[in-house]
Amino acid sequence: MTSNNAEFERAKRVLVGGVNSAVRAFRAVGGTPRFIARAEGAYMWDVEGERYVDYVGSWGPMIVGHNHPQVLERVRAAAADGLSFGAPNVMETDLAERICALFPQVERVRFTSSGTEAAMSALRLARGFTGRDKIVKFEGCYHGTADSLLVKAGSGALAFGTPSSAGVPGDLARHTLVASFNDLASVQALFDAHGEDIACVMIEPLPGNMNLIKPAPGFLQGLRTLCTQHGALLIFDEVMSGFRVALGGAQQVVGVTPDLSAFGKVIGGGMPVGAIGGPADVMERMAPLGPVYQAGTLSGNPIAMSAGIATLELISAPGFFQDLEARCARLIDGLNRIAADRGVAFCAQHVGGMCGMYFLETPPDSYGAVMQQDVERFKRFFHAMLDGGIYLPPSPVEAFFFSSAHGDAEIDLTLEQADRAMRQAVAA
Ligand code: KE4
Repeated sequence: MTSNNAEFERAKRVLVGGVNSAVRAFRAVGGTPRFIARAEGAYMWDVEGERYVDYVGSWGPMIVGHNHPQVLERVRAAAADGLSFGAPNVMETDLAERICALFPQVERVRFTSSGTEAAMSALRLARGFTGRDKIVKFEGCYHGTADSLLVKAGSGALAFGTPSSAGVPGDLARHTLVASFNDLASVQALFDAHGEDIACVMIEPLPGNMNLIKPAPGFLQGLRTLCTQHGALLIFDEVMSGFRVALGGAQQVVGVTPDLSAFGKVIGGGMPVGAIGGPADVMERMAPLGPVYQAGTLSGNPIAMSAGIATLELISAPGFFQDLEARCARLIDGLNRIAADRGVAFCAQHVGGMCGMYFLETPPDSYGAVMQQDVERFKRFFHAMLDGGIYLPPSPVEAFFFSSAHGDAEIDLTLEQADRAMRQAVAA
């Protein structure tokens, strides 16, 4: 039998850092990444046969758990008809109809193969639609790896201390204006200085890439008002929050409607998918109808569409999100009770199946607050949980994810391990 260490050393000889996505390399927590051999329901097994209750869920997509029978069956059936055609397929229309039915302002959809492509294409569309170059993003928010968006970004960029990536030309980065999440005055100031040059404001309405942060009352509505006043497009990046915090995403939870939305993760059910959605008059500025070019060899791939359709069918079942919310609340309440009983400065919170935990007294409401976390305690907690068979995101600035496959047994096991891990986290 092989080992995670052996597989990591082997991988590093041919893959940069031994991984194909930076955040998987455990650089923020140290130690050896687990090489996953298989997954089922709420569980994953590594190459050493160790079992983990999984709270990464492939970073969000696995909201019905790994290898759900109905998803697997649809994928197998689609694969039997062919893997990719590079031509229209009715499943693309089927999934797009389902998204349009859930988001009233979404009249047209364009699928991509990743959330990065979705956010990048939405950005280009906003610039093409308005004829303006500048964009506003928020420190700590992450929208994938398009150049204009790797400025003060979140996720791995933040965790590894490179929130503004090397390799992005200054001539491009200068068009990216950065504001502070939950600080409407910081956005107002940018509009005061650059108002008519701003093409869009892009935001994670419920950030998960500087850990989970909840928008302050009125903040997102304030963005809506500013964008409307200045003719800029409001873009909600719901790649992570969409279909995860509610069937209608964060925009359903907060009651604010953007001009464009970026989606991904859940609507791919684990297969590579991203999507842009919005009103026809904006979306139809994209090729082949308009001058904003956009394309992708595997966009709308039939296997990915089938996994997304099956997942959407499952999460659209009556009571799915109420049940998910209630069971996730039991986990979160349990974690907070353990910290309170032990007198540890730790708290956790969730929205639907999207969760955050922090070695802080109270949930952070800003990038600055998140950065006050006791990272060393998180690292010790992470590894104690991993050793106990609980797989959390390997970073203190990532959200974690709960699925409908996490039942009472998984919650009880997690809380049992958390009580032990909390002691170890603070003992050092
Ligand atoms: P992808 O290109 O990784 O499919 O999506 C980029 C993206 C865009 N927008 C939001 C809000 C996102 O959360 C993401 C990707 N999320 C990270 C998790 N922090 C993916 C994990 C990874 O980078 O490996």
